[in-house]
Amino acid sequence: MGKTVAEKIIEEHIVEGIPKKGEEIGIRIDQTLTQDATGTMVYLEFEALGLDRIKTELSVSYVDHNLLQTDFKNADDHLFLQSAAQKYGIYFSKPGNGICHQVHLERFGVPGKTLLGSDSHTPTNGGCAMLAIGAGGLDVAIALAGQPFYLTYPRIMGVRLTGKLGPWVSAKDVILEMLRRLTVKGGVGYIIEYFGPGVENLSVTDRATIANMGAELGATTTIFPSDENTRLFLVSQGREHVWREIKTDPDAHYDKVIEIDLSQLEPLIACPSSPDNVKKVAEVEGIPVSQVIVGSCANSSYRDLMIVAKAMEGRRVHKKVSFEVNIGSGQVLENVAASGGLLDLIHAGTRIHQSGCLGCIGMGQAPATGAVSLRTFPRNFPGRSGTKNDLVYLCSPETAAAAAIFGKIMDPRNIGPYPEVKIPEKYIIHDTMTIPPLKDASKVEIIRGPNIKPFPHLPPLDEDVMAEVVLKVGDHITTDHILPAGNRILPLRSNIPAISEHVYEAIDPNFSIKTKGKKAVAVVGGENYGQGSSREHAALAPRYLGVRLKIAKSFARIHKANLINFGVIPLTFADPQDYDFIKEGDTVSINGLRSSILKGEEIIMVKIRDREIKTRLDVSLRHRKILAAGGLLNFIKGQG
Ligand code: MIC
Ligand code: SF4
Repeated sequence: MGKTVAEKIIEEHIVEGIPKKGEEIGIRIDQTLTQDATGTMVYLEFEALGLDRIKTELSVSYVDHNLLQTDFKNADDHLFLQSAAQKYGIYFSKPGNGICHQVHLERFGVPGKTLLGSDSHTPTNGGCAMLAIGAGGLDVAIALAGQPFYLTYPRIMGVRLTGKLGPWVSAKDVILEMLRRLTVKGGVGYIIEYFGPGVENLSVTDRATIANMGAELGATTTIFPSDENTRLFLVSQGREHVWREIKTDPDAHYDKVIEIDLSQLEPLIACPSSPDNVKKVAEVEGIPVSQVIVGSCANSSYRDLMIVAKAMEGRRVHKKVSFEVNIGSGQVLENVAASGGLLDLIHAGTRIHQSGCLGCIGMGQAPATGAVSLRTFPRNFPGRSGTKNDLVYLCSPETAAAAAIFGKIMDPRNIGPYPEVKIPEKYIIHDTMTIPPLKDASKVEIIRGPNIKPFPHLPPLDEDVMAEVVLKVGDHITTDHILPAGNRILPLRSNIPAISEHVYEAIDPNFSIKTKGKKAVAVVGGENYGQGSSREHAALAPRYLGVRLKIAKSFARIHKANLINFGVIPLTFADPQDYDFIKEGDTVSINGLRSSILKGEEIIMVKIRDREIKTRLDVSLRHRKILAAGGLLNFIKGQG
């Protein structure tokens, strides 16, 4: 039988297990990427593995999240990352060079290769036919050491595209349509692969926008074929030599198929405060807008910026709107400047910011109280912008431009004729802020300012566990709830004792205080627990506070993997109604937990008050050994 693009790449990279859906497999990782907010921990973990050089084909360390330098902390981290990159043989992308996914696509993406990134939007590079997967930092550290990445072989969802997008409708509307149909958990357990005649009407950067927000569907990754458009994109980046064709076979089988006719799509918008709260722009027209931001790893291509620049040409930003542009990479900034787009934006009254994540992760750009903010970003989880009860909408660059002009939400088709953006055959290449690895790093010293604290010791799992339920939460809890980001907390990412004080702060400001003096703590959750970011800190910092058990209705993929990596047992309710039985303050106890885990028992009985409830531990044999050891680092080092 024929194969899909994803199956072809997996089968070229499989080093352990059998290529069968639902089985655990180990794949070889060709490339890795890290960003600064997760990267400091990755390189501390790599250091703990005791290697002096990376074993991947290519690895890049980006600085794009923690750009505000309000004190020494972020600057300390930048120096640590730069020196660690030089020491271990890694490319270093300097602060201001751009967002990891965007820069990687431009300068390093290679069709058919595997990419593991310590950021949930790593699948962006699926736009150029990479098998690009977001993971926790420790998994990336292990990949840097040349070890395989383990995952359950996902099912493959084929999305058959036909037709061509109409004027003022763009790639963001395609992924918003997917979110409208499937919701934030509709992609869990799947690789999403786009195919069909409509694919050739999308450029690589359009595909990257769609692949990027596959993360919001909960998918393992998203992938497009490598075709003539991929070749042209690589030519424009001066990297044609890395192109090869990878197409799905005509008789390939998808586990599920969805059809989208691109010509039928309309401008869409995700309303507060979830990426799947999608409506037609026309349905919410007229809502006054205070802030509009174009940028992020979802919408930072040359096309995205130029369409906005052309829409603004000869116009003024509405007087009640702060219109802001965070151009996603130095290369796009330079090219938009060279073709005059930057001048149109400046002239219209745009606030131009440096290239990076910025407001997308609450590093500045927080909206005013009660103010509506339209953003071309991938996520609008509650409070993520830095403002409590925020009203953040997610939309395309076209819809953003319309709001900037009219001062209210408006279907962009009201702007006028759709401008044409000519994509350069060759971009001006901007590699000046990327530092290649050194051949001889023997003299490099890693710079460790006072913000860099060592990786904490985590003891192995005891035979019996008795834990107090300190917190019970509902469905769709995000990692932004578990461990917020933003300019106050992000600088503590390389200091676990300090960051742990902020665990669950947004839900219960006393959570960390309540854990004090307790040997073990449990947290109870609903469906899709831990969706969103890949930040392993959302597992490691609670573990540091004593969280040993999480019992939920279901878990999001990356968070579950992170829990296992740090020895937190992810149990699911066998009967979801038992969720109602557990209360905060209950003590849950499991006798013989360690033995049950090691024996491979899937059903774990948990004692609560006078009852025993049935839970499931759905993990591989390898995971079980990691859990018993108290975490992956202990397991690798043969401890516990
Ligand atoms: C995000 O978009 O939530 C982040 C910030 O990029 C995270 C990574 C992090 O928390 O450091 C992600 O997507 O993984
Ligand atoms: Fe950065 Fe936002 Fe993309 Fe995360 S989603 S990598 S914070 S731009």
